[in-house]
Amino acid sequence: MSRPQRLLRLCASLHDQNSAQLQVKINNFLQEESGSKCVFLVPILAESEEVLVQVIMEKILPQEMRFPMSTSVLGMAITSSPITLTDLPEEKVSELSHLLGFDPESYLSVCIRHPESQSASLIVCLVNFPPTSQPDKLIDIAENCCLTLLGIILNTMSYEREKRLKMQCQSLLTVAKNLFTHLDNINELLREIMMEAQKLTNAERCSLFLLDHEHHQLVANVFDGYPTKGENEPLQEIRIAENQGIAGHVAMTGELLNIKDAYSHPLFYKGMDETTGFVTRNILCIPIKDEKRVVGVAQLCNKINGMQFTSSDEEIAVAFSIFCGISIMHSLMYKKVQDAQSRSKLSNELMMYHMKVSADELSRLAEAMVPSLDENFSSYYYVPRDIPVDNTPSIVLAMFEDLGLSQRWRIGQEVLAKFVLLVKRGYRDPPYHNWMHAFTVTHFAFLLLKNLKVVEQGHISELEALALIVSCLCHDLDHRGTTNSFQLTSNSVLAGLYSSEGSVMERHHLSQTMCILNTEGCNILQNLNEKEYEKVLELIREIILATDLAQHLRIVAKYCDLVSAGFDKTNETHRKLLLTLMMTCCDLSDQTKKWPVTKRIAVLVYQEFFSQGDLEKAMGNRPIEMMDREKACIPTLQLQFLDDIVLPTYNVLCSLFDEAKPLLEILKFNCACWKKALEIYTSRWPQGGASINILEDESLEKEVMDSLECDF
Ligand code: 7OP
Ligand code: ZN
Repeated sequence: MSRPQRLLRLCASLHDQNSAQLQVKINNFLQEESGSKCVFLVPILAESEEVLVQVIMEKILPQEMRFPMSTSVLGMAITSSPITLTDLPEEKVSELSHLLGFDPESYLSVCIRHPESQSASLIVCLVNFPPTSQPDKLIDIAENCCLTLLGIILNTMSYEREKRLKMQCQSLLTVAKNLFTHLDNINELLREIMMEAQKLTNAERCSLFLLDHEHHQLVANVFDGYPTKGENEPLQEIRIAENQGIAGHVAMTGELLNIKDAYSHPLFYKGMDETTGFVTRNILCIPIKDEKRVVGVAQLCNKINGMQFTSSDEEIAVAFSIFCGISIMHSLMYKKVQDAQSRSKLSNELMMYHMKVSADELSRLAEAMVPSLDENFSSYYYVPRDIPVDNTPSIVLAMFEDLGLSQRWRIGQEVLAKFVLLVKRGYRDPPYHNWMHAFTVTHFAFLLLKNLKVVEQGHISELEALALIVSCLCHDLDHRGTTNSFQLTSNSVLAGLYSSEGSVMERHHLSQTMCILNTEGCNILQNLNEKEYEKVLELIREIILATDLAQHLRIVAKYCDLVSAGFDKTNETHRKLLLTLMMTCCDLSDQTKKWPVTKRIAVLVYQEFFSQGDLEKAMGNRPIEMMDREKACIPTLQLQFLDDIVLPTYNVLCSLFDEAKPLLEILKFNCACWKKALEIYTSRWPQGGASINILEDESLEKEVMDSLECDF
């Protein structure tokens, strides 16, 4: 059989998908052809400028060896091929002997170049061939055979590499999944990181340090994947200076260290091995970074089944450390958020504690007889603002009683008393949005329930009536006398919490409502069954959020549809619309009181508006005209407010309920009063100014009243 035939037969046998086994077959072939005692192939890794030895003759090395292309004895063939023993200086000969494990008698090394790119791809080494063999023949065998086989060798190697990369990718994805499921517990996360790192690189041991930037220390809480202490004991930390030893060096430089022989490394600290009895052979130490700096160091010790950590270990460790950096950062952030939440809960508890109503005040309200209500109390003309503020809590109790809410929903007097007092306390004292506002709004809901008989006629359910009353009491809790848009422009804490959802203040009022209901002994809804409870909270939420007038303007169109379609008692949407309509009417109900009262309340509203305007000016912003005490013309603004918002709202109510008609009469009368006031005002002060004063000007008041006939 000729050599080409033998070569062809070899090619047919090279179906291995494993480059080491492939090399064994080729080495055997070359041995036969050249008569050499020892043959080995050295693939050239251009990217890392290394040469690779995996197999010598028939022996597959337990750990592949890499040598630098430029300085090693094997690499010499790349620059001048062929190389023989006589070309080698003495130290290169001993390097070769060391590699082979014996002193070579003859040596020939030939470089094979890629036929197209001409890049050096493979070195063929023949050792100890017969002294009689002709060098040219040997070179010819090596070159021709290996050039034929080059494609197969390179493809097999790249197939192996792809397979390895695919496995690495898969295991990294698994790691990523595991890491992101442990964000809530940093120690669990670190343990997971170390176990995975150990698995990925086949290391005997792994330790992990986090950098404490403040103290310039490296901190380890966990060793070998186990917490350093038992379950419930506080974790024992191990701290070392941030620049100490191998880990310290990596932390400082941010660069990976792959130490093949720990004991010969100047940074290695033998003390630890001496105390633990563990023998460190080699170390792979990798930095873990977030986007800016090193946050930790992972240290892997002793490659299992191998001499040292390979460059593919390094590669995978780097990729892995990126995941670690991200998840450690997320975990720390998560912890911070949780801490902030706990602090906020704590301060809320503290606040609730100090908001606690005095035992004295509570027992007086809880144990006293609930007063009976005035006979005028249910009249539209009643002015709840005239009730002394100290009497208001017991009047609220009386309203619950009168409406049958206490009985229907089994609300005990003690719980109700505590709830009402806490709600009252929950209001601040701005001129308008204070407890008296909440109280009068609630009173108007009482008026509507009584006079429109909406529950009796089935327009709304008893549960919905309860939701309305509770919402009225709570709808402006903790109002600060400033608007939603002020929260946004002043970048308030509330805006930070709620600006993305809109209706910033209303969301806060709702949140305060929930806080009070969740306070020990205050839950007036506690005796509702689960379904009712859920339902009533949903209703309260909708009603309170609907008190944002910006929302109201959006809903007005739907109210008109409601009127034209006719109210359908069985329609859930209709009933909800009616509830929010009633709520808005309650909120604006000051406008339906007789002229002197409505004027008195306008003073409060504008005091509040102008204070905000002053604040805005102090902040360097320009307030809207309505909030600017220099620019606002109150009669004009009130007429606009009545025309644009109040009258349309009450018009809808009156279209649905004839019994509400008297309200419209008062509103129209008040409009006339404001028109008259505006006339007199502009004739007396043509240049404008004095916005609040005119509401308190008695002569102007007399002139208004004299010019209009008032029936009420
Ligand atoms: N009377 C009032 C309010 C003037 C009972 C509020 C507004 C919107 C458009 C004016 C306007 C004001 C608003 C209630 C009552 C209370 C209405 C929400 C306001 N007379 N305002 N006013 N309102 O935003 F043209 F500030 F809470
Ligand atoms: Zn309100």
